[in-house]
Amino acid sequence: MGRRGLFILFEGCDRSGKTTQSTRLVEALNESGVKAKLVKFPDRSTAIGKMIDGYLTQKTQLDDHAIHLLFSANRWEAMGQMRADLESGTTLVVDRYAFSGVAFSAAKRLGLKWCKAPDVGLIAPDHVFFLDIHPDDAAKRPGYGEELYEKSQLQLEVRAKFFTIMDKSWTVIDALKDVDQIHSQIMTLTKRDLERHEEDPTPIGKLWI
Ligand code: Z5A
Repeated sequence: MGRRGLFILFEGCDRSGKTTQSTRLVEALNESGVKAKLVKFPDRSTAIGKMIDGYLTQKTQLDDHAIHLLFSANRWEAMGQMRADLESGTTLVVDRYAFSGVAFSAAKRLGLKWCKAPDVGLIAPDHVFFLDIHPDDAAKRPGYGEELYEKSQLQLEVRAKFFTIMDKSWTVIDALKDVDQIHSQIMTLTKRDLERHEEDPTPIGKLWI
């Protein structure tokens, strides 16, 4: 059997460039012969995702605990396909994941331990790129302020929470740099990850176990 794919994750505050960079990375990997696929959370196309979308676009209201559990359920419903893709050798580039779930809910004052619990056992990322931007700079980018969480004070608290939950598998990237410069930094690190995985493959990990 061939090597499994890698799980590369992008996290960061709003407008930090996650979608821009994850899309660029998938394109570049596929062009260089590495089979790669983009996955985005929340996945607003499912029944659960539609409930999340209604909440974020402020059409519906939900208790903070309930929305947290919906974000987690939205990841769990994707696990079968993600595992199948990784096992078949496809590298997954993921735009937001459980760390966003914890950072946003903890910033809303839910306990860290409670926030992590529903995501324990999800597939763990191999490398996390944290696109770091101050909310004042993010607010200058197009589209800021359209959804529920896009408020500077909350984003500041979310950023602080991200820094408390990151570990050595994370790389903090200065998201104020030029798009091409960031892409080339990420591509270099991803190629290094792929080479290491080729020489010394590791099994798919489980989150927070
Ligand atoms: N959320 C949660 O609470 N719990 C969870 O478990 C999960 C999520 C998974 C929606 O997420 C909300 O859900 C989010 C967290 C919460 N709330 N907030 N905030 P989402 O991922 O669907 O939406 P988003 O966070 O708002 O992402 P975004 O708007 O897609 O932003 P982005 O992907 O980080 O940025 P972008 O689209 O790539 O770029 C934004 C703009 O900046 C765009 O015009 C780009 O052209 C520009 N850009 C990008 N990079 C640069 C650089 N380097 N320089 C200059 N301009 C740039």
